[in-house]
Amino acid sequence: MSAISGNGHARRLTINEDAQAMIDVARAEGIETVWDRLAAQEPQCGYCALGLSCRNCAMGPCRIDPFGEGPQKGVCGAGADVIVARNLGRTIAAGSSSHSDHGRDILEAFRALAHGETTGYRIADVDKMKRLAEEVGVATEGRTTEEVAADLADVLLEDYGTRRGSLSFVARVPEVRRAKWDSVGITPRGVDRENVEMLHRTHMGVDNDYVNTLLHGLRTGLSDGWGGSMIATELSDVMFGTPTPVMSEINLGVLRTDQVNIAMHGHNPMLSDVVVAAAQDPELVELARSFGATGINIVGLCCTGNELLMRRGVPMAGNHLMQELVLVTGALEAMVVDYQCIMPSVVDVAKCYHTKIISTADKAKFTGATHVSFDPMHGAEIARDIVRMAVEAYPDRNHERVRIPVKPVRMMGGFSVEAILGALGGTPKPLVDAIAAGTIRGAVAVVGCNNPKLPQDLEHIELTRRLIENDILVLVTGCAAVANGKAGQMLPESAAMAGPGLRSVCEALGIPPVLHMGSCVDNSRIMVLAAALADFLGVDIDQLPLAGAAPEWYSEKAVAIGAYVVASGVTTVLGVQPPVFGSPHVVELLAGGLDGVVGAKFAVEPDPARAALLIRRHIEAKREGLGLPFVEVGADEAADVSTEAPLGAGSKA
Ligand code: SF4
Ligand code: MSK
Repeated sequence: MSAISGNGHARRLTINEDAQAMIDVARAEGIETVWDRLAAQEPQCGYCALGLSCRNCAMGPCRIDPFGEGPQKGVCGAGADVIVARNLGRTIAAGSSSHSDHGRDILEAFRALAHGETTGYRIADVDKMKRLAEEVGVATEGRTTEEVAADLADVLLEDYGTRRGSLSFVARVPEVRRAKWDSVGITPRGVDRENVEMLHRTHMGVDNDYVNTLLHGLRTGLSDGWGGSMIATELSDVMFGTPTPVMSEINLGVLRTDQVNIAMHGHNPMLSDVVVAAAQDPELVELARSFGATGINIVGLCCTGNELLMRRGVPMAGNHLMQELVLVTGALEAMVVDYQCIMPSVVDVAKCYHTKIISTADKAKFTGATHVSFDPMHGAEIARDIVRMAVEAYPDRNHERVRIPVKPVRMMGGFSVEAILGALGGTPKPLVDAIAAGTIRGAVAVVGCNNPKLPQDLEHIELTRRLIENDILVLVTGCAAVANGKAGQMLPESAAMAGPGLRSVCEALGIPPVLHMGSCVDNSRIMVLAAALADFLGVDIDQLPLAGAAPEWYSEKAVAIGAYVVASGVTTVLGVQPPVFGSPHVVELLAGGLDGVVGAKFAVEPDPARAALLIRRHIEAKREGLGLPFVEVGADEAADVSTEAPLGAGSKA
């Protein structure tokens, strides 16, 4: 039974009407959700929340008393600084490894494709593949596509090891930044190397200097951002197509009462892309019809949904905190999962309905789910088997329990770097000119997850709205993108929500003021765009009027992203406090000292209005540094900010 009670409780948990309706249904039917489990966990461990607990060895577990009355050292002698830094380092390594292993899976499939060993895949963007090959030194003249692809795959596979001095895509980084990285010893070498080295350093008795550990944390993050994630993004574009602007629909309203509904959840487009193709197989569509359905409806969830939306316009059911609620609609025949951000609880919720949970990655099994081992060598056949299983579940649907609470909202996605530059006429110059003139003040990447500790999507929406109202272009990925889509902020006509400068640019180009750049690995696209702008201007990335924000982050991957974004020179504001506050020294380094090392730092600001203010001040300071017209973002505005009116339409931060 639900642990949360009281009238209107759903409205305190999420700003979205579809989620509120489904939370109420779950509560009425005694179905436990993420919010119930969070309530049951409270109060959560204070030592862990501060980063002050360690279980890295069997002399422990140990904890440090933050009030100075209890133990100040672990059994080995590690104090607060070392323990907090080690914990953060391991978190970065876990996040970086997750993205990078995803990248390796794509890369191995790409290599198999190049050797003619897969079914259901093709090289969709041959031009991009050739550009990448030339970029990393693979000859393309007079060679077949497959020969070039095979060599490109081998070069990128080497990026996972240590055979060259630095990763291939580090060459994309402005020279001045690379020199900075070299001078502090954080240029990323092999992807695996940095992650393994972080695990080594954080073993008992290895790296016992918190500054040294955290610098390697930046390097580990960089191996993700300019390595594993970038490889995932680039090769996904090659295999599935480089996104171009596309219209789609979003929220639980994308489910169909009259069709077989299949939700694709996770991160890797390798599976979801072939499932989309299989859903159009005439034989399977006919099978669905024979059961009384009018067709097969594929919808996305989280980042695999973003991959499908960006390239195919596949409708999106929701972000992280919707994964249980989409099951509560009673309208899903199958939730097909690959890996990352998939709550084990979906198996339990699905048991209340006819829905099949189909796991597909051998490295990500779910007890109680149906496992279909996915192998790209037989991608097309396996995808058809999966779709067939979903179709065959349709007769078991209880139509009286189907509740689809809202109509879908329209949205536009598909803003790869190539698409953005294409819209600008093939060069960053119009964007640079607009920034220089002050028509656009700067750009902010608003990225990351949902976290049940915050009202779902409130921070994403409120922060983004305050930024675009003040002529700041917002780039979104992951669950932040889904939040903005649901709120109707990603339509060309939502340019009307922007300040006059940004509005005029968006209207001229026919684009929204909030640009969907993809899934969480696709934050690499934002790095590429930042590097292109810096190169165009002949400056370092940290001089640009840019910022990052992760208002509702929860995952280790988000910490890795934060590490590489800051190490790349982009100051980042977090909406959820990371577990580092047990060490004032670590906090001082992350929120202050790093600025002197990489020209960027972290801030934590849970109030989106204050976060917007902080970011605007930062952007205006960067403008001043570049000699561009700037405005003082006054202290008087601080008194004006409030989150009392959650969505604050029309209010200025
Ligand atoms: Fe305790 Fe040190 Fe072992 Fe950590 S590494 S559990 S602080 S003894
Ligand atoms: S899915 S990492 S909750 S963005 Fe990429 Fe969303 Fe965060 Fe997962």
